[in-house]
Amino acid sequence: MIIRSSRPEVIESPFEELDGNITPTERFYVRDHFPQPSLSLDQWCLRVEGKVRKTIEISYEDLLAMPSKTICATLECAGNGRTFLVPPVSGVQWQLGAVGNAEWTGVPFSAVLDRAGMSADAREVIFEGADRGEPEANGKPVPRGPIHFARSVPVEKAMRDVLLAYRMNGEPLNLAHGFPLRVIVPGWYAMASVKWLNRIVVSDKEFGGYFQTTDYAFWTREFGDSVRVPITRMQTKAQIAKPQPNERIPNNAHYEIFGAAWCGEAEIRKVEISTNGGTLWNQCTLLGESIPNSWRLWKFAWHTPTSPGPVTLMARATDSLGNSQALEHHHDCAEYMISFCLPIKVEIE
Ligand SMILES: Nc1nc2c(c(=O)[nH]1)N[C@H]1C(S)=C(S)[C@@H](COP(=O)(O)O)O[C@H]1N2
Ligand SMILES: [Mo]
Repeated sequence: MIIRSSRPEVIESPFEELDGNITPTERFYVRDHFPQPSLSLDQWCLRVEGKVRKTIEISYEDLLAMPSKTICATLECAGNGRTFLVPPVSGVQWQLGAVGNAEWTGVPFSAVLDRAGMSADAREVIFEGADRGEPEANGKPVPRGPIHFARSVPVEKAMRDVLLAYRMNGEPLNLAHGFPLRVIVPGWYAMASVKWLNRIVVSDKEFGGYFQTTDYAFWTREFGDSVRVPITRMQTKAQIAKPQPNERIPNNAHYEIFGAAWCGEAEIRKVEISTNGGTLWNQCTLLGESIPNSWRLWKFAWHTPTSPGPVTLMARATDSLGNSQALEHHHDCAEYMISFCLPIKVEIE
C-alpha cells in the first residue's frame, strides 16, 4: 500500500496487484479528510431527523436485527488518476489505486426511513459522519470552525439504491472504512459513501455543505452563467492493471493485458485497447458476468512489437448508455472525474 498521508489517513492500493473481482479489505484504498473518530458501540446510535414524521434513534443492535442485504459495489475516489493530468493539479496525487470493489452488507436506507416516515416535502437526504475538523485550504475558501464530513443524495436515489453497511467482505466494517456504519451509494463517486455515519437529515432543500458544493463539485455553464454542480455518478472508465506504467516487456512475445472497467448507473458493454495512441482499437474479452454497480474485469491477448522501444497503451470502455471515454480530460472537471483514456507507457526490450 502507498501511504499518501497518515493523519488524516490517505492510502492508495497498488492497482497492478488486481487479481480478482473483490478487493481484499486490507488492499482497499482509504481516503479520510479528518482524523478517524473512535466510536464505542454502546454509545453510538444512528439519528434520523428533519423532514420525517418522527425523529428516531437506532442502535447498532436494532440495525443488526433488521433484514439485511448484501451487494457488490465499486468505490472510486473522484480524484483517482490525478497524476495523469498535465499540467499537474493540487490535491492527493493518486495514481491508479483509489478504486476498489467490495461486498457490502447492511440495511437498505429505505427500511430505516420507513421507520421514521418521510414527509411529503422531502427532497434530499443528508448523510453525516462523526468525523470532524477544518477542511484543508488549498487556496479554497474554508468555513470558520470545524465541520463534519457530510454529503447528500436525492431522496429517490437514496430510497432506491442506498445501503447502510455494517459489513465489508463478510467482516464487520473496520475503523478505516467507517466502523460501525457507512453509506454505500452504488454508482456514484465514493465521496457520497459517508463513513462513520451517525446522523441522517432529510431535507426539503438542496444541500449546500462544504463537501457538496465547494469540494467535490465542478463548474458548469447554465444560461451563460457559471454554476457549481456536486459530483455524483461515476464516469465510464477502464484501467489497465497489467502491465503497470514503465514495465519492461519482451519483444515479439505473448503478453496478457489485464484490467477492470466500471461506470455509474449503467453496465459495461465493451472495452478496447489501443497500442498506437488511439488510432486503432482492439476489442478485449470481458470476464465473468455483469454485476450492477460493480467493476468488470477484462483481458486482451497482446502480441508485442518485434522491435524494442517505447509503446503507449490505452484502454477505452463503453457502457450500456453509449457513454465512452474521451482521449483528453474534460476541462470543466478540473481536478476530478479523471476518466479520459489514461496513457500507460511501457518499454519493449
Ligand atoms: N465520514 C467520512 N466519509 C467519507 C470520507 C471522509 O473523509 N469522512 N471520505 C470520502 C471519500 S472522498 C472517499 S473516496 C471514500 C473512501 O472510502 P474508503 O476510505 O473506505 O475507501 O469515503 C468517503 N466517505
Ligand atoms: Mo474521494
